[in-house]
Amino acid sequence: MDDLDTLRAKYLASVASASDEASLEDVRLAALGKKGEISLKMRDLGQMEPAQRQVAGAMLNVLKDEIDAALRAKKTALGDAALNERLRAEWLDVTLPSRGRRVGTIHPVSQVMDELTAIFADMGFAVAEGPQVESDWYNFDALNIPPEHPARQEHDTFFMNRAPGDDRPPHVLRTHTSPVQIRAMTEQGAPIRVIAPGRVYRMDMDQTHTPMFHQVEGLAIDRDISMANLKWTLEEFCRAFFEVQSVELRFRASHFPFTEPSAEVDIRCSWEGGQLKIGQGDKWMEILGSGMVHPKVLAAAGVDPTQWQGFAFGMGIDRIAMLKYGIPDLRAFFESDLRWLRHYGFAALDIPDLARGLSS
Ligand code: 2NL
Repeated sequence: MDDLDTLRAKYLASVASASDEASLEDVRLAALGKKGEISLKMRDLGQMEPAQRQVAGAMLNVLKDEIDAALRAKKTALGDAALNERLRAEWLDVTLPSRGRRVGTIHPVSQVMDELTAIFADMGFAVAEGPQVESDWYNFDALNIPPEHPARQEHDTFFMNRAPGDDRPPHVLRTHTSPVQIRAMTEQGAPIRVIAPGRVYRMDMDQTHTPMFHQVEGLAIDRDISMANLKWTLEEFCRAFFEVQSVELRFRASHFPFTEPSAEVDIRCSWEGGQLKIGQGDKWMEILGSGMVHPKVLAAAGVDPTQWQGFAFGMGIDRIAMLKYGIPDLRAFFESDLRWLRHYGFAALDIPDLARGLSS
Protein backbone atom coordinates (compact mmCIF):
# COMPACT_ATOMS: atom_id res chain seq x y z
CA MET A 1 0.00 0.00 0.00
CA ASP A 2 2.62 2.52 1.15
CA ASP A 3 4.70 1.33 -1.70
CA LEU A 4 1.97 2.17 -4.21
CA ASP A 5 1.31 5.60 -2.65
CA THR A 6 4.99 6.40 -3.00
CA LEU A 7 4.96 5.30 -6.60
CA ARG A 8 1.82 7.34 -7.24
CA ALA A 9 3.34 10.48 -5.70
CA LYS A 10 6.60 9.99 -7.56
CA TYR A 11 5.10 9.53 -11.01
CA LEU A 12 2.40 12.16 -10.68
CA ALA A 13 5.13 14.63 -9.68
CA SER A 14 7.28 13.57 -12.64
CA VAL A 15 4.34 14.00 -14.98
CA ALA A 16 3.61 17.45 -13.55
CA SER A 17 7.20 18.62 -13.95
CA ALA A 18 7.74 17.25 -17.48
CA SER A 19 8.32 20.32 -19.61
CA ASP A 20 8.09 18.81 -23.09
CA GLU A 21 6.78 15.78 -24.90
CA ALA A 22 10.16 13.99 -24.86
CA SER A 23 10.58 14.12 -21.09
CA LEU A 24 6.92 13.12 -20.70
CA GLU A 25 7.64 10.06 -22.85
CA ASP A 26 10.59 9.22 -20.55
CA VAL A 27 8.20 9.30 -17.58
CA ARG A 28 5.75 7.03 -19.40
CA LEU A 29 8.47 4.49 -20.21
CA ALA A 30 9.79 4.55 -16.62
CA ALA A 31 6.31 3.81 -15.24
CA LEU A 32 4.29 1.97 -17.87
CA GLY A 33 6.85 0.89 -20.46
CA LYS A 34 7.67 -2.82 -20.91
CA LYS A 35 10.28 -2.61 -18.19
CA GLY A 36 8.58 0.22 -16.31
CA GLU A 37 8.16 0.10 -12.58
CA ILE A 38 4.39 -0.43 -12.69
CA SER A 39 4.67 -3.05 -15.41
CA LEU A 40 7.23 -5.01 -13.36
CA LYS A 41 4.88 -4.90 -10.38
CA MET A 42 2.12 -6.26 -12.60
CA ARG A 43 4.39 -9.10 -13.54
CA ASP A 44 5.04 -9.87 -9.81
CA LEU A 45 1.31 -10.51 -9.36
CA GLY A 46 1.86 -13.98 -10.83
CA GLN A 47 3.73 -15.13 -7.76
CA MET A 48 1.04 -14.06 -5.30
CA GLU A 49 -1.68 -16.05 -3.55
CA PRO A 50 -4.97 -15.73 -5.47
CA ALA A 51 -6.69 -13.71 -2.68
CA GLN A 52 -3.75 -11.36 -2.31
CA ARG A 53 -3.40 -11.05 -6.06
CA GLN A 54 -6.99 -9.97 -6.48
CA VAL A 55 -6.56 -7.04 -4.06
CA ALA A 56 -3.09 -6.00 -5.20
CA GLY A 57 -4.03 -6.40 -8.86
CA ALA A 58 -7.03 -4.12 -8.53
CA MET A 59 -4.97 -1.46 -6.74
CA LEU A 60 -2.19 -1.66 -9.32
CA ASN A 61 -4.73 -1.29 -12.12
CA VAL A 62 -6.17 1.81 -10.46
CA LEU A 63 -2.66 3.26 -10.12
CA LYS A 64 -1.84 2.40 -13.74
CA ASP A 65 -5.02 4.09 -14.99
CA GLU A 66 -4.35 7.13 -12.83
CA ILE A 67 -0.81 7.60 -14.16
CA ASP A 68 -2.01 6.92 -17.69
CA ALA A 69 -4.72 9.59 -17.34
CA ALA A 70 -2.22 12.08 -15.92
CA LEU A 71 0.15 11.38 -18.83
CA ARG A 72 -2.61 11.93 -21.38
CA ALA A 73 -3.82 15.14 -19.73
CA LYS A 74 -0.28 16.48 -19.59
CA LYS A 75 0.34 15.52 -23.20
CA THR A 76 -2.75 17.50 -24.28
CA ALA A 77 -1.70 20.46 -22.15
CA LEU A 78 1.81 20.45 -23.62
CA GLY A 79 0.33 20.27 -27.12
CA ASP A 80 -2.01 23.19 -26.42
CA ALA A 81 0.86 25.20 -24.98
CA ALA A 82 3.00 24.49 -28.04
CA LEU A 83 0.15 25.54 -30.35
CA ASN A 84 -0.52 28.69 -28.34
CA GLU A 85 3.14 29.56 -28.47
CA ARG A 86 3.17 29.09 -32.25
CA LEU A 87 0.04 31.19 -32.65
CA ARG A 88 1.64 33.92 -30.53
CA ALA A 89 4.92 33.82 -32.42
CA GLU A 90 3.29 33.72 -35.84
CA TRP A 91 0.64 36.35 -35.02
CA LEU A 92 -0.19 38.62 -37.91
CA ASP A 93 -2.64 41.55 -38.14
CA VAL A 94 -4.49 40.83 -41.36
CA THR A 95 -6.47 44.06 -41.01
CA LEU A 96 -3.36 46.20 -41.50
CA PRO A 97 -3.36 48.17 -44.76
CA SER A 98 -1.07 46.64 -47.35
CA ARG A 99 2.27 48.21 -48.15
CA GLY A 100 1.82 51.01 -50.68
CA ARG A 101 2.34 48.86 -53.73
CA ARG A 102 1.75 50.75 -57.00
CA VAL A 103 -1.05 48.95 -58.81
CA GLY A 104 -2.33 51.95 -60.72
CA THR A 105 -5.67 53.65 -60.20
CA ILE A 106 -9.22 53.30 -61.46
CA HIS A 107 -10.01 55.92 -64.12
CA PRO A 108 -12.86 58.30 -63.11
CA VAL A 109 -14.89 57.04 -66.11
CA SER A 110 -14.57 53.44 -64.90
CA GLN A 111 -15.39 54.52 -61.36
CA VAL A 112 -18.52 56.34 -62.53
CA MET A 113 -19.57 53.37 -64.69
CA ASP A 114 -19.27 51.12 -61.63
CA GLU A 115 -21.30 53.64 -59.61
CA LEU A 116 -24.04 53.83 -62.26
CA THR A 117 -24.16 50.07 -62.49
CA ALA A 118 -24.55 49.70 -58.71
CA ILE A 119 -27.35 52.28 -58.58
CA PHE A 120 -29.35 50.91 -61.50
CA ALA A 121 -28.75 47.29 -60.45
CA ASP A 122 -30.46 48.21 -57.19
CA MET A 123 -33.49 49.31 -59.23
CA GLY A 124 -33.56 46.06 -61.22
CA PHE A 125 -31.63 47.10 -64.35
CA ALA A 126 -29.20 44.59 -65.87
CA VAL A 127 -26.13 45.71 -67.81
CA ALA A 128 -26.25 45.05 -71.57
CA GLU A 129 -23.25 45.15 -73.88
CA GLY A 130 -22.84 45.11 -77.62
CA PRO A 131 -20.39 45.74 -80.48
CA GLN A 132 -18.75 49.11 -81.04
CA VAL A 133 -18.75 48.55 -84.80
CA GLU A 134 -22.43 48.45 -85.80
CA SER A 135 -24.53 48.07 -88.90
CA ASP A 136 -26.35 51.24 -89.90
CA TRP A 137 -29.58 49.36 -89.23
CA TYR A 138 -28.91 48.95 -85.49
CA ASN A 139 -27.32 52.37 -85.11
CA PHE A 140 -29.89 54.34 -87.14
CA ASP A 141 -32.83 52.63 -88.93
CA ALA A 142 -34.06 50.65 -85.92
CA LEU A 143 -34.02 53.90 -83.95
CA ASN A 144 -36.36 55.61 -86.40
CA ILE A 145 -33.55 57.48 -88.11
CA PRO A 146 -34.02 56.64 -91.84
CA PRO A 147 -31.21 57.34 -94.35
CA GLU A 148 -32.45 60.80 -95.35
CA HIS A 149 -33.12 61.89 -91.75
CA PRO A 150 -31.13 65.01 -90.76
CA ALA A 151 -30.12 63.34 -87.47
CA ARG A 152 -27.83 61.05 -89.48
CA GLN A 153 -25.73 64.06 -90.45
CA GLU A 154 -25.83 65.49 -86.94
CA HIS A 155 -24.26 62.32 -85.59
CA ASP A 156 -20.88 63.03 -87.23
CA THR A 157 -20.54 59.32 -87.92
CA PHE A 158 -17.28 57.42 -88.49
CA PHE A 159 -17.80 55.00 -91.39
CA MET A 160 -15.82 51.77 -91.80
CA ASN A 161 -14.42 50.75 -95.19
CA ARG A 162 -16.04 47.99 -97.25
CA ALA A 163 -13.99 45.74 -99.47
CA PRO A 164 -13.62 47.22 -103.00
CA GLY A 165 -16.70 46.30 -105.05
CA ASP A 166 -18.85 45.63 -101.94
CA ASP A 167 -21.75 48.04 -102.40
CA ARG A 168 -23.59 47.33 -99.15
CA PRO A 169 -23.91 50.30 -96.80
CA PRO A 170 -20.80 50.61 -94.60
CA HIS A 171 -20.65 49.65 -90.95
CA VAL A 172 -20.26 52.55 -88.53
CA LEU A 173 -18.64 53.17 -85.15
CA ARG A 174 -21.72 53.35 -82.95
CA THR A 175 -22.67 56.99 -82.29
CA HIS A 176 -24.69 56.10 -79.17
CA THR A 177 -25.31 52.97 -77.09
CA SER A 178 -28.94 52.71 -78.26
CA PRO A 179 -28.10 49.84 -80.66
CA VAL A 180 -27.12 47.76 -77.61
CA GLN A 181 -30.66 48.17 -76.29
CA ILE A 182 -32.21 47.37 -79.68
CA ARG A 183 -30.21 44.12 -79.62
CA ALA A 184 -31.25 43.42 -76.01
CA MET A 185 -34.95 43.98 -76.82
CA THR A 186 -34.72 41.89 -79.99
CA GLU A 187 -33.06 39.02 -78.12
CA GLN A 188 -34.97 39.12 -74.83
CA GLY A 189 -38.29 40.70 -75.74
CA ALA A 190 -40.47 42.47 -73.16
CA PRO A 191 -40.65 43.13 -70.27
CA ILE A 192 -37.04 44.30 -70.00
CA ARG A 193 -34.96 46.62 -67.87
CA VAL A 194 -31.38 47.30 -68.97
CA ILE A 195 -28.70 49.93 -68.95
CA ALA A 196 -26.05 50.11 -71.65
CA PRO A 197 -22.88 51.94 -70.62
CA GLY A 198 -19.99 52.15 -73.05
CA ARG A 199 -17.82 53.88 -75.61
CA VAL A 200 -19.37 55.82 -78.46
CA TYR A 201 -17.77 57.70 -81.36
CA ARG A 202 -18.45 60.94 -83.20
CA MET A 203 -16.21 62.94 -85.50
CA ASP A 204 -15.93 65.93 -83.25
CA MET A 205 -12.94 67.43 -81.43
CA ASP A 206 -12.79 70.68 -79.50
CA GLN A 207 -12.71 72.04 -75.92
CA THR A 208 -15.73 69.99 -74.86
CA HIS A 209 -15.76 67.10 -77.38
CA THR A 210 -13.51 64.09 -77.98
CA PRO A 211 -14.01 61.69 -80.92
CA MET A 212 -14.51 58.83 -78.44
CA PHE A 213 -16.59 59.39 -75.33
CA HIS A 214 -18.80 57.42 -72.97
CA GLN A 215 -22.52 57.19 -72.69
CA VAL A 216 -25.01 55.30 -70.59
CA GLU A 217 -28.50 54.65 -71.82
CA GLY A 218 -31.34 53.09 -69.88
CA LEU A 219 -34.44 51.27 -71.07
CA ALA A 220 -37.49 49.98 -69.17
CA ILE A 221 -40.29 48.26 -71.09
CA ASP A 222 -43.39 46.84 -69.46
CA ARG A 223 -47.19 46.91 -69.86
CA ASP A 224 -47.86 50.13 -67.97
CA ILE A 225 -44.70 52.25 -67.79
CA SER A 226 -45.22 56.01 -67.86
CA MET A 227 -43.25 59.27 -67.70
CA ALA A 228 -43.89 59.16 -63.93
CA ASN A 229 -41.76 56.01 -63.67
CA LEU A 230 -39.09 57.77 -65.75
CA LYS A 231 -39.11 60.81 -63.47
CA TRP A 232 -38.85 58.75 -60.27
CA THR A 233 -36.09 56.55 -61.70
CA LEU A 234 -34.02 59.56 -62.76
CA GLU A 235 -34.56 61.40 -59.45
CA GLU A 236 -33.57 58.33 -57.50
CA PHE A 237 -30.52 57.90 -59.71
CA CYS A 238 -29.40 61.53 -59.32
CA ARG A 239 -29.88 61.46 -55.55
CA ALA A 240 -27.77 58.30 -55.23
CA PHE A 241 -25.16 59.34 -57.79
CA PHE A 242 -24.51 62.86 -56.49
CA GLU A 243 -24.77 61.54 -52.89
CA VAL A 244 -27.19 64.25 -51.71
CA GLN A 245 -30.38 64.13 -49.60
CA SER A 246 -32.68 65.42 -52.33
CA VAL A 247 -32.62 66.60 -55.93
CA GLU A 248 -35.05 68.50 -58.12
CA LEU A 249 -35.39 67.72 -61.81
CA ARG A 250 -37.01 69.83 -64.53
CA PHE A 251 -38.30 68.23 -67.73
CA ARG A 252 -38.19 70.39 -70.88
CA ALA A 253 -40.03 69.24 -74.00
CA SER A 254 -37.51 68.23 -76.65
CA HIS A 255 -37.18 66.00 -79.68
CA PHE A 256 -35.40 62.74 -80.41
CA PRO A 257 -36.37 60.48 -83.33
CA PHE A 258 -36.49 57.42 -81.01
CA THR A 259 -38.76 58.79 -78.27
CA GLU A 260 -42.19 60.39 -78.23
CA PRO A 261 -42.76 62.44 -76.17
CA SER A 262 -39.16 63.47 -75.52
CA ALA A 263 -37.72 65.54 -72.73
CA GLU A 264 -34.40 67.02 -71.80
CA VAL A 265 -33.79 66.91 -68.07
CA ASP A 266 -32.18 69.65 -65.97
CA ILE A 267 -31.08 69.37 -62.37
CA ARG A 268 -31.32 72.19 -59.78
CA CYS A 269 -27.89 73.41 -58.73
CA SER A 270 -25.78 76.37 -57.74
CA TRP A 271 -22.30 77.59 -58.66
CA GLU A 272 -20.59 79.35 -55.78
CA GLY A 273 -16.94 80.36 -56.04
CA GLY A 274 -16.44 77.88 -58.86
CA GLN A 275 -17.94 75.13 -56.69
CA LEU A 276 -20.93 73.20 -58.03
CA LYS A 277 -23.67 72.21 -55.58
CA ILE A 278 -26.33 69.74 -56.73
CA GLY A 279 -29.84 69.80 -55.27
CA GLN A 280 -30.14 73.43 -54.21
CA GLY A 281 -29.66 76.88 -55.70
CA ASP A 282 -31.27 78.92 -58.46
CA LYS A 283 -29.50 77.46 -61.47
CA TRP A 284 -30.45 74.56 -63.74
CA MET A 285 -28.00 72.31 -65.53
CA GLU A 286 -28.88 69.92 -68.35
CA ILE A 287 -27.78 66.39 -67.52
CA LEU A 288 -29.60 64.02 -69.87
CA GLY A 289 -32.15 63.33 -72.60
CA SER A 290 -35.10 60.98 -72.25
CA GLY A 291 -38.60 60.06 -73.34
CA MET A 292 -41.12 57.32 -74.03
CA VAL A 293 -39.78 54.81 -76.55
CA HIS A 294 -41.25 55.49 -80.00
CA PRO A 295 -43.69 52.76 -81.16
CA LYS A 296 -41.70 52.36 -84.38
CA VAL A 297 -38.57 51.60 -82.30
CA LEU A 298 -40.43 48.95 -80.28
CA ALA A 299 -41.72 47.40 -83.51
CA ALA A 300 -38.23 47.44 -85.09
CA ALA A 301 -36.99 45.42 -82.10
CA GLY A 302 -39.84 42.92 -82.38
CA VAL A 303 -41.82 44.25 -79.41
CA ASP A 304 -45.57 44.76 -79.99
CA PRO A 305 -46.28 48.48 -79.35
CA THR A 306 -49.97 47.78 -78.70
CA GLN A 307 -49.01 45.60 -75.70
CA TRP A 308 -45.85 47.23 -74.38
CA GLN A 309 -44.47 50.66 -73.71
CA GLY A 310 -41.55 52.11 -71.84
CA PHE A 311 -39.09 54.87 -71.21
CA ALA A 312 -35.51 55.39 -72.32
CA PHE A 313 -32.83 57.88 -71.45
CA GLY A 314 -29.26 58.69 -72.36
CA MET A 315 -26.52 60.68 -70.70
CA GLY A 316 -22.85 61.42 -71.09
CA ILE A 317 -20.66 59.64 -68.55
CA ASP A 318 -17.57 61.80 -69.01
CA ARG A 319 -19.53 64.94 -68.24
CA ILE A 320 -21.20 63.63 -65.07
CA ALA A 321 -17.80 62.31 -63.94
CA MET A 322 -16.36 65.83 -64.40
CA LEU A 323 -19.28 67.35 -62.48
CA LYS A 324 -19.15 64.90 -59.57
CA TYR A 325 -15.39 64.87 -59.12
CA GLY A 326 -14.59 68.47 -60.02
CA ILE A 327 -12.45 67.61 -63.06
CA PRO A 328 -12.06 70.75 -65.19
CA ASP A 329 -10.75 69.55 -68.56
CA LEU A 330 -12.36 66.82 -70.68
CA ARG A 331 -9.40 66.29 -72.97
CA ALA A 332 -7.11 65.23 -70.12
CA PHE A 333 -9.44 62.22 -69.68
CA PHE A 334 -7.92 60.34 -72.58
CA GLU A 335 -4.28 61.46 -72.53
CA SER A 336 -3.10 58.65 -70.20
CA ASP A 337 -1.03 61.15 -68.20
CA LEU A 338 0.12 59.20 -65.13
CA ARG A 339 0.20 62.30 -62.93
CA TRP A 340 -3.42 63.04 -63.88
CA LEU A 341 -4.42 59.40 -63.27
CA ARG A 342 -2.75 59.38 -59.84
CA HIS A 343 -4.53 62.61 -58.94
CA TYR A 344 -8.04 61.83 -60.22
CA GLY A 345 -7.92 58.02 -60.08
CA PHE A 346 -9.58 55.82 -57.47
CA ALA A 347 -8.15 53.07 -55.29
CA ALA A 348 -8.55 49.73 -57.03
CA LEU A 349 -10.27 48.10 -54.06
CA ASP A 350 -12.81 50.87 -53.39
CA ILE A 351 -15.56 49.18 -55.36
CA PRO A 352 -18.72 51.29 -55.44
CA ASP A 353 -21.38 49.81 -53.17
CA LEU A 354 -24.73 51.41 -52.32
CA ALA A 355 -24.65 50.16 -48.75
CA ARG A 356 -21.11 51.27 -47.91
CA GLY A 357 -21.17 54.48 -49.96
CA LEU A 358 -20.43 54.93 -53.63
CA SER A 359 -17.23 56.95 -53.49
CA SER A 360 -16.14 56.81 -49.85
C1 2NL B 1 -28.99 62.24 -74.93
C2 2NL B 1 -30.26 61.62 -75.30
C3 2NL B 1 -31.42 59.59 -75.35
C4 2NL B 1 -32.50 57.50 -75.71
C5 2NL B 1 -31.35 58.24 -75.60
C6 2NL B 1 -33.28 55.31 -76.52
C7 2NL B 1 -32.92 54.01 -76.75
C8 2NL B 1 -33.85 53.15 -77.29
C9 2NL B 1 -35.10 53.58 -77.58
C10 2NL B 1 -35.41 54.88 -77.32
CL1 2NL B 1 -33.43 51.55 -77.61
N1 2NL B 1 -34.51 55.74 -76.81
N2 2NL B 1 -32.36 56.16 -75.99
C11 2NL B 1 -33.72 58.11 -75.53
C12 2NL B 1 -33.78 59.46 -75.27
C13 2NL B 1 -32.62 60.20 -75.18
O1 2NL B 1 -30.24 60.25 -75.24
O2 2NL B 1 -28.93 63.40 -74.79
N3 2NL B 1 -27.95 61.45 -74.72
C14 2NL B 1 -26.69 61.92 -74.33
